[in-house]
Amino acid sequence: MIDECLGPQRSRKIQRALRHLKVTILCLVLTVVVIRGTIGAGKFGTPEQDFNEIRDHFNFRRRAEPHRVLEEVQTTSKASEEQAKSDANADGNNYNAFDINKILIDEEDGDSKPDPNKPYSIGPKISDWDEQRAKWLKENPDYPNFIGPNKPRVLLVTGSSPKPCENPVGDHYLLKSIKNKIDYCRLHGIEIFYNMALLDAEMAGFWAKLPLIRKLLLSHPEIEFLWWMDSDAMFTDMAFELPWERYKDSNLVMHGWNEMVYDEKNWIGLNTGSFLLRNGQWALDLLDAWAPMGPKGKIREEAGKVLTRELKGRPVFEADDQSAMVYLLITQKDKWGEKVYLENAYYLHGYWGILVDRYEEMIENYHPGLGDHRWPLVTHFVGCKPCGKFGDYPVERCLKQMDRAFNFGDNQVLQIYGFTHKSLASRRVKRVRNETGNPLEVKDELGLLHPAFKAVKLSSS
Ligand SMILES: [Mn+2]
Repeated sequence: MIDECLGPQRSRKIQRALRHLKVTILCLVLTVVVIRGTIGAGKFGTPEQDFNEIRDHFNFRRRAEPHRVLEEVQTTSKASEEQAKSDANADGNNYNAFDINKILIDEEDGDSKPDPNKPYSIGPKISDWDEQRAKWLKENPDYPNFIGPNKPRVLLVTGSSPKPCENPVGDHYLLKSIKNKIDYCRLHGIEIFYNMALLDAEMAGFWAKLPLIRKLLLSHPEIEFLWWMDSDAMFTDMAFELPWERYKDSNLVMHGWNEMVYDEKNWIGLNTGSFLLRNGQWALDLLDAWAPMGPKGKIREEAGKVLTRELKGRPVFEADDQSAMVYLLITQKDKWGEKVYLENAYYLHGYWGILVDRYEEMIENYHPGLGDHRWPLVTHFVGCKPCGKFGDYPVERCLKQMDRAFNFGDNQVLQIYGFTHKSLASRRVKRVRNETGNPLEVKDELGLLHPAFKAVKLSSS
């Protein structure tokens, strides 16, 4: 075959060259085998591991040389003691090798176990909160509950466990999630509170927000609306301002549908991952009515059975705050229904599964500020548990899509400063505007630099 193509003479030359190459390769292989036998990573090392181990081996010898000389000269026990100490120190500086459980101390609960015969109470009964609050607001005119016409003072509340996540990347995603919320709140003149303390041991897990919300409402009478948001939800529309005037007669705003809640009794007819609660007696009464299924242990487990039996589509598990809210609304509609606004004109909460694959299409066709299916205000990663060990969806899809949601929202922050992510998948950014000598003349496309909804009007007094 080679003969036919090249002629006999050239073919012989090539064959000779190939023989030489074979010998050379054989020598090379032998050399590698010998080197690996002495200092290599052993049988199963990857090339990278081999390289690292070989490098470490040489580094170690260089570093270790003086010590060895020292030991040989004065073979006293003191020298080897020193050596041991310095080894321990070197290892003690290694964050990777440190076991965090060494310093995580959880004191045994000093409080005695709650009396199982006493019904759970979320706090001392208060029945004149509206009067107390009105008096306080009158006496403290520097802390008005409305900071503009139709602009209530809002406190966004979110949080996560006091413990580190159960996997190494979980905390990184919590950090991204809080950065995202800080950005939205700063742009919209909303105050923010991040909770990491379990205020009531009885109400651990998804119920922990109830005692927290109550404490914050009572401590901050100047807050008109408290906005609860889960740590697994992110803002994806930084330009959308809530339609506050729409809620002037409502005390609780959740994403949901009246038919799904009141007619179907569906446990996902509303979502409690992102909701607004107006400060007032009504809110305290609601929390009292909402809390009784929360105490962990027998109460929560038994209540879970009731909820699964009574609500449509609910899997078998202990009572959760969302199901309890649906149950409360269907069993006591007359009492609460009138002041509950189930919003679905925009995504106060948006289920990630139906949104994240459409981000490119949204960028293509629409713009921030719409808040709805065209550009969702919130993307909520229901069922992804980046801070836990197991979630309901594949880890890769969850983390990848959380990055995309973060970048989708972050692009609207970055454009203020003339940058954007290279792609929704990329941490890296690129410039989209040239630097200028007149920075104050630059206006950002979305008007988020000095938005009207953030402007503060000082009274003339
Ligand atoms: Mn959630």
